[in-house]
Amino acid sequence: PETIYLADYTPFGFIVDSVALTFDLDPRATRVTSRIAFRRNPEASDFDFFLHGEQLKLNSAKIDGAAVSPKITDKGLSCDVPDTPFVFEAEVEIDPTGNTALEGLYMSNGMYCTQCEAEGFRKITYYPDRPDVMATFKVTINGPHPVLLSNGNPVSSSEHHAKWYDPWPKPAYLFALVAGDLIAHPGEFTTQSGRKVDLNLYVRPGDEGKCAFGMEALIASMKWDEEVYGREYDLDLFNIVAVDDFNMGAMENKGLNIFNSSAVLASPETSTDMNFERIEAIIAHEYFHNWTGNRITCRDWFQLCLKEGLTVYRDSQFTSDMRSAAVKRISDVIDLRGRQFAEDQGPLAHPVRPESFQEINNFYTATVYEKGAEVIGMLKTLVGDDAYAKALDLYFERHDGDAATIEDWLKVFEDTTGRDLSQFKRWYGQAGTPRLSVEEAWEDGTLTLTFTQHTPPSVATPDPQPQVIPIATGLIGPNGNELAETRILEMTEARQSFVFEGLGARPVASILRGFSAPVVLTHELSDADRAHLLAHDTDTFNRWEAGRTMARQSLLAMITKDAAPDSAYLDGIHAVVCDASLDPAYRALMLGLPSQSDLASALHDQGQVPDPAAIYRAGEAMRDAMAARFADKAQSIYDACKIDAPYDPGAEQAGKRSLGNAMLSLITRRTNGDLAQAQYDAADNMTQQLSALACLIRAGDGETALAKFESQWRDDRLVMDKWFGLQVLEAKPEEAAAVADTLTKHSDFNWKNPNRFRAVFGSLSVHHAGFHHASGDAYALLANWLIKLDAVNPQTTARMCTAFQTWKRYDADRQAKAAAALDRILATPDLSPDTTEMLTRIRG
Ligand code: B3K
Ligand code: ZN
Repeated sequence: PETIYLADYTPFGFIVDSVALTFDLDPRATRVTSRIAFRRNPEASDFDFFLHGEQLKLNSAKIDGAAVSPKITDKGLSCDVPDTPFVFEAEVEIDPTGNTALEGLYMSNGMYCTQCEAEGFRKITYYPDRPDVMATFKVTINGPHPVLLSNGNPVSSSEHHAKWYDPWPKPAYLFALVAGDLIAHPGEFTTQSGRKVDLNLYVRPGDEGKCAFGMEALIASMKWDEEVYGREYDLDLFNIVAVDDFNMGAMENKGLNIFNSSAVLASPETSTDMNFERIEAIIAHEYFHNWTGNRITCRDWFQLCLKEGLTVYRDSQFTSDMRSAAVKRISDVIDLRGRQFAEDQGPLAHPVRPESFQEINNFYTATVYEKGAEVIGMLKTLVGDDAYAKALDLYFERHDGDAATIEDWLKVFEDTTGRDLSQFKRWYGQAGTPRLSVEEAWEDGTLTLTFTQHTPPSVATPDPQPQVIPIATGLIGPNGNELAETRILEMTEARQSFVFEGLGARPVASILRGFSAPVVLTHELSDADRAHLLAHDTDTFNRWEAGRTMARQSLLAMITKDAAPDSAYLDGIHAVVCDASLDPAYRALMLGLPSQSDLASALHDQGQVPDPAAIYRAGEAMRDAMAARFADKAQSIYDACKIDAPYDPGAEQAGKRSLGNAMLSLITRRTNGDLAQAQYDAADNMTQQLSALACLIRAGDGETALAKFESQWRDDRLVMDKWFGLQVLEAKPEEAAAVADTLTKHSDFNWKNPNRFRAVFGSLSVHHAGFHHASGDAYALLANWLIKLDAVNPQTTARMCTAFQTWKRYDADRQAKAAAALDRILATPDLSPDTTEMLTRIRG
């Protein structure tokens, strides 16, 4: 496969003035007729005419009405063209039914749908399929379907025909088409300037009852983007379509978002609180792309974080406003550490803006998305809220209609604040997570904090330079009082000191408040000082972090020194969790432990070889100790979390359920499954039903409930995904691979459906002790299935390969088994370029 470099960017030789497409739909032979107006690009120097095109059958091509015979390869088409403006026309034939890769135009349950980002449009027709070529699209669809949709506004429609026009120039990756027998759940929004927008959520018959929440979330997002960013919607219509077969969560096609049905369909009976929150966030995310991604798009795919980092940042602000900011921040950091830090620690490490790739679909990563969002959060912390708002206004004003770059993005901040952001830019160009450590010195009322930063070198960044790190710092006095306002220490050197003067008694420093930078912080504190922060820190993030650090230290001591669970930790969280004045959701988060995989990372960082079985045992022992420590209060907290009102997915009820279910799990651990069974039988919503089911399985009592669950939900594919996933997630480590294997033999294991495949194998790969079990069975099983899936769906296969990204952390025996699995996949004839790139990087 060919490697593409950021440094090689050149503009396309032509400008596209307009595109007209006609689709004559047929499941096996859809005809696509295109009429594209080109003229020379004055900014280009190379006028060779090349259009991308893959898996197309060209019936005819014309230039200015005269037939031509272009040169065709498996990558595209080239031919001689005039120096003056000209119209290129082509008729191609494609096979939506045969398209199992779910990229381009494909069929899902009898409906036609598309996925073009990043490079799927070239499987629809010949086109300059690159994001810096923007054009208006006119689309005609002919087909025997009641619903025929494309981007923009409807021009006309009659039975079996529809015409659409999208007045906003867009790159081809934002093109979309949907056709099928679909039901609309309608809604309406009036924009701040008084324009009425029709909204629709299109679903398959039978799913009408799962639309109301998504529609509310869309309306809330439209309102929020007006209020907070001043961004108004720009078409008469906004459509969302739910599709069952989809490689990712959702896609922001202009005016026609397409969603994985798991990311939009919701009802209390079938969706958990977490599902509701995720759906709200994804709807917001895709909607926010209308400005950050669509109106302002990316010059090339290296700039992906320009739209993704910013849009993730915006959706996290939205969730913080809709729910609890403290809870959202903690959840985001848990996720960042679990996925992005792991990526940065292994062979897949890459900068937020990568400098080369083979298959761009492999770079829709936690680094580009989540670290990309963290970088924007740091920028906002450094310049302040007002300057951030001004810079964003300038960004929208200056770059509306552009295909922009990270340089453009940083320039608006430089121009509005006068700052030099050249050092800050390293956050975009360097891979790796900085390690930040701090030493304290105390003398005569002066506290000096000396920080050292160091980023481990990686293949992507062999020689990392110091980065700008905003370190939000507070001081907590001996009585638990806050001594000064939080200060943002702006660290720019490899080693740098900051001084706090005029203090009375020595305070405890609360460092990296709100997780103000995506770094690994080492702050040696006495047990008493750490416990002091857990009891008193006014920063909700750092208060939680104090507990998390105590938990991590205790677990590591249990793993490596056979220590007993730390009673100071148990007492500390007991006090916080029993404090009824705190938000139940926050109390529930306090009960969480670092993941087994995070513990493996921490051990690896210390130069040790993690033993997954020992890590698992320590976690179990810690949970037993927690169950014992909370024996006095668990039942009363559980009872206090009962809700006497109809189900509502909002933060308040969800928080209570999450605390109640954390208690249920501790109670079940010490007693038996009776309380869980009672909750299961009484449940009228999926959160309560599924939590109870998980407790029953852990108590060894799950069989009857699992069978009941299956017969109740057999016909609901999204709920059945949970049924498949939970059994793997809750399996004993030595049984996880066998449980997954058995589930693949179930008649409903439709492995070509990405959601179902991920339900089983995504769960297996996050089951740390199960996936890395000494037998190597899980490695071998996953390898078998990845080989099978690659022939059908390379994108989902390549993504699932990340399960192996940490394989070199483990002992020689496990490494040999993982290497054998990887080599077996790599040796598969005709392995896709997607999977080849991923595995070559992982194998190292
Ligand atoms: N932009 C899409 C992701 C496309 C992934 C292509 N492999 C969804 C999103 O980030 O909003
Ligand atoms: Zn996005």
